[in-house]
Amino acid sequence: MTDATDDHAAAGRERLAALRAGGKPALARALAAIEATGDDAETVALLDAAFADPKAHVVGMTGPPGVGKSTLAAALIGALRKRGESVGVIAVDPSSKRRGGALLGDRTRILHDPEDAGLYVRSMAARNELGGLAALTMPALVLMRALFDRVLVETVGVGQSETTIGEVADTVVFAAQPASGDSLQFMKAGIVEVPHIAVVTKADMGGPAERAARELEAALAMAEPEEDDWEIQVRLVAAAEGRGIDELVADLDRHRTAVGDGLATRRRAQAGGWLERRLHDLYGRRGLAELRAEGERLAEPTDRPFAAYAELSARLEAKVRSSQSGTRGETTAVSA
Ligand SMILES: Nc1nc2c(ncn2[C@@H]2O[C@H](COP(=O)(O)OP(=O)(O)OP(=O)(O)O)[C@@H](O)[C@H]2O)c(=O)[nH]1
Ligand SMILES: [Mg+2]
Repeated sequence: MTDATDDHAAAGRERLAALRAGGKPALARALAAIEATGDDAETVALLDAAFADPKAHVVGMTGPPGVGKSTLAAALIGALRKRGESVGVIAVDPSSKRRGGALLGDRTRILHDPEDAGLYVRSMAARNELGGLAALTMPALVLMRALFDRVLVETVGVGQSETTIGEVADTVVFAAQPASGDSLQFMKAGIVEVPHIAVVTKADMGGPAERAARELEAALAMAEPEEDDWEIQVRLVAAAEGRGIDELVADLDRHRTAVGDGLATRRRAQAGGWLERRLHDLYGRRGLAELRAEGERLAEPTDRPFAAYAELSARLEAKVRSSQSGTRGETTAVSA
C-alpha cells in the first residue's frame, strides 16, 4: 500500500467512527452527501471504510406492485426490533415522481416510535438521469450496512430494471400474492432472478394463498438455484396479522448462515459490478472501452470500489474535457 492509500483508509475509518457515534442526524448528512456528489474525497474515504467493515445482513425484498412488501417489511422490522436488532431500511421507489417509499415510511411511523434510534428508514428513487437502481442504492446500502444489524431493501420487481436486487442484497426474498398469475409470469419469463426465499403474502385469504404457494413451488423447482447447498422454501405469511413472520426471520438467519464466508466474496463481486455499471451509466460503452484499452479490469471483485470509481471517473472526465478543448482549438484554427 502507498502512503496515499494508507491516508485514505485512515481518514475513512475516522469518519466511519464519527458516523457510528453520530446517530441518525450524522447518517442523514452522510446520505445527503452521497446524493449530492458522492465522489468528494471525504465521502469516498468513508464509503470504502464502510465497505471494509460491514455489520448488517442485507435482505432484499422484491415482488410486483401491491403484493404486500411494505406490510411485510413493517412486520419484519417489528420482529427484528423486538429481538433487539437495529434495522436500516431503504425503500426504492420505481418512479422518481411518486413520493418515494412514503407508504413504508407511513407504516413504520404508525408501528414504531419515531424516537427509536435503532430504526432508520430512507426512500430513494429507483431511477434518475444518472442511472438505475444501483447507482445510489449501492453506496447508501454500504453505509447502512456498516451501522445496523440488518438492512432491508424494498424494490418493486417490475422486471425492466437493468439492475436487480440480487446485485446489492445478501439474501433475496421474492413476494407473490394469492390469485395473481402475474408474479408467476415474472418468474417463468426469467425476469425476476431466482430468490433465496419466496413468500406468498396475504395468507389470511386461505385457499387461494395455498394454491399460489404450490404454483410458486412448481415454478421455482424449474429454476436453477444459485447456491448448490440452499433449498428454496416457499413460506406463507399474513403480515397484516403477524403470521409466519418469526418463521421468515428464522429463514433469513438460516440463509445468512448457509452463505457464510461466501458473503464477503459475493459483496466484492457486487461492488465490481456496481463500479462497471456506474461508469457505463455515466460514460457509456466508449468510456468503458477506453479504460479497458488502458488495461483497467472492470467488473472484477474489488475491496475499494468507491476510490476506484472516483479515480476512473476523474480520468474519463479529463478525457472528455481535453477532447472538447481540442475540438474548440481546431475550430479556432479554421476560422482564423
Ligand atoms: N389481506 C391482506 N392484505 C394485505 C396483507 N399485507 C398487505 N395487504 C394489503 O395489500 C395492499 C398492498 O400492500 P403494500 O404492503 O403496500 O404492498 P407493496 O408491495 O409494498 O406495494 P408497492 O410498494 O406499491 O409495490 C394494501 O392494501 C395492504 O393492506 C395481508 O397480510 N393480508
Ligand atoms: Mg411498498
